[in-house]
Amino acid sequence: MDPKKRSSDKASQEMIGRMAEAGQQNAWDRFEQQEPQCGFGKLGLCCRNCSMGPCRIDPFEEEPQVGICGATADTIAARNLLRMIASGAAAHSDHGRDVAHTFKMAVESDSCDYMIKDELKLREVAARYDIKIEGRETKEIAADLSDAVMTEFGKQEGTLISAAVYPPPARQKVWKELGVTPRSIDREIVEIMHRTHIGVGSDYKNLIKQGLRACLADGWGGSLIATELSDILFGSPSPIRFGANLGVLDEKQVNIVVHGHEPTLSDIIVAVSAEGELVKMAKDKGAEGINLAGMCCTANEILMRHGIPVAGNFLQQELAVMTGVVEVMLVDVQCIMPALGSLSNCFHTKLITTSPKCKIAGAEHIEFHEDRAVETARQIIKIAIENFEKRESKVRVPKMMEHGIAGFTTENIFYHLGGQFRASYRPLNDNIINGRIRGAAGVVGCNNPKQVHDYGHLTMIKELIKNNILVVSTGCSAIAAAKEGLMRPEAAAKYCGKGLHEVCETVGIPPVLHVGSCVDNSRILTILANVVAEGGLGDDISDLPVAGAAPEWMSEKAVSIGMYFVASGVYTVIAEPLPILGAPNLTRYLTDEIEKDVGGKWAFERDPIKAARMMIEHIEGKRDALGINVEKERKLYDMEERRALAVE
Ligand code: SF4
Ligand code: MSK
Repeated sequence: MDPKKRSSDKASQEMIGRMAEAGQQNAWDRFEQQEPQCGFGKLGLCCRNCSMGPCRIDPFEEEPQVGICGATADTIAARNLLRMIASGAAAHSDHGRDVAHTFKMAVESDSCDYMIKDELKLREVAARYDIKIEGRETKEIAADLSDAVMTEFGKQEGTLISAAVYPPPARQKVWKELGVTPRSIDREIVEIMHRTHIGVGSDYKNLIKQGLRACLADGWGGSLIATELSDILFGSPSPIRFGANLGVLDEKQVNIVVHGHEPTLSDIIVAVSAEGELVKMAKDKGAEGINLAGMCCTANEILMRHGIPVAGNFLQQELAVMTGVVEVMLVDVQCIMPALGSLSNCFHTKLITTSPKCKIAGAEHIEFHEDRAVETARQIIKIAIENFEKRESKVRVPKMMEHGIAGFTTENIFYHLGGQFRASYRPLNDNIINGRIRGAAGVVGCNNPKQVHDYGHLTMIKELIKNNILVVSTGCSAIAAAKEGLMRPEAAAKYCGKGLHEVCETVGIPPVLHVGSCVDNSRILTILANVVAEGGLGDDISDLPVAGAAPEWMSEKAVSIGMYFVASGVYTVIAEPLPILGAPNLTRYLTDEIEKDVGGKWAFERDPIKAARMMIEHIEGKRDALGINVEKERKLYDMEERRALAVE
């Protein structure tokens, strides 16, 4: 297979070719071996929720049309979709819980390896949770916030505090009327598992309601908690330069790639890898130093805060090992291919798992405990240094890398869009209202060997910015954009339409703003809430000229993310359809009728240009509805009117 048909990224093409020469398998090869994939699975028509089954529904409307218990295609597909949401929401929220535990430890201990780095944000977040701030010590406030946040995961009464203080009031009203306001994070996930058990709910709309509630508990709950507490604990990001692609790996240095999602260990590794004693150890072994690089969302966490370079996104994890220069691939949780176990055994690379939740055959397990964070980090770095001399002489690192600016957040975005004297979202809203920026799009999510690697992200993003749509990005999509140079401020001149180019050039931002990891999609939610609060663009998120997309999604987390954007009022386009197409009523509901209930809806489109045009059409429709697409008549001012303008 021609590597160009697998990836649009040149560094990846080079390594895919090298894997083929060496007879090593990768995700693309295994995808081909899986074809043709099961049609029942694709359409959502297979159920194995009890041992009377597995049952499957005939998609051509022949017999059987119901499972043994009588479940229809709509019921089966809705239940399957809900279980995907439960898994995705659980992954994000359990990540949030782990950060909350580290935060609690930092608050309670005077001698632990973590401390509060952003006191201002601590106070802002605590105030949202109605915690008294004035006249209190940082530790006291933090202790109260820790308790409040922990309670959100398992409380039995009431609803989530964060879902009542972050979203616009009009949005909260929509949820209340529909009965989907999230109660507690764990409860909504557990209730999905209950409702999808044999013989509980079969009404697909009622099932989807619980899916909405669980994903809202993810986006406005677990993920938001992960983001807020990570900022407080590890420091809020600010714009920072970074390098991206396999070329960040350095043949002359000890290379450690951190991969997965959580910042707790990787943040400590960043600090410890700069220790003089360890650097000297590396030099004694013949290396020039210690080079830390990231992969997937662990990369996003440490590049947002420290500018640590990123070696690649999801489909590049095997390619990084294939370079032969990775001494240690250090993984935590999520998006880590089991295939890394056997692949790393063909090289000197040590694959090290660190979470009790994630052990992989073929990997060494060094369990990470927050109370021994620095000690564990030193142990792992020493393993990497020792491993340097075991490297084989035949290594190949593609030379390709790009630079970009990351580190945009809900809190700092307005400074960059408005200049330091305009600390509000007003300039952003004004530029949307005056039409220089037509609207905004969140382009997020994974890679998937069903699409040419990175092609969907890049083609869609370029089409959007060409049409003056500002793009915010997270996860593997953000990494794809960075590798293409779309996160350089200069990209505005090359790729943007006139209006967006003017704005980017005036304030010196790139047209694609990196806002973080997968849990940081919560930043996009809070940015939208801020835009609504600023005024002039409607009362609710569903009024805004915005859209969302995941052009190469693959994980169940992406389903939860997509659903919480839809539930928050955002039109969301994904490439690979949700596995529901065999269920006609459910498909019609999620791609059309649900808009009446929540203001957002799903769309499926594999062609990234067509998908981008669907988003643009939606954005222009919202502009029309807001009445901001009206061409203003040129007005000639007399002197008095000019003076009045100047006073304003
Ligand atoms: Fe079949 Fe119903 Fe059991 Fe599913 S729950 S496997 S449709 S009998
Ligand atoms: S890492 S969830 S492949 S974005 Fe967040 Fe990338 Fe998707 Fe994993």
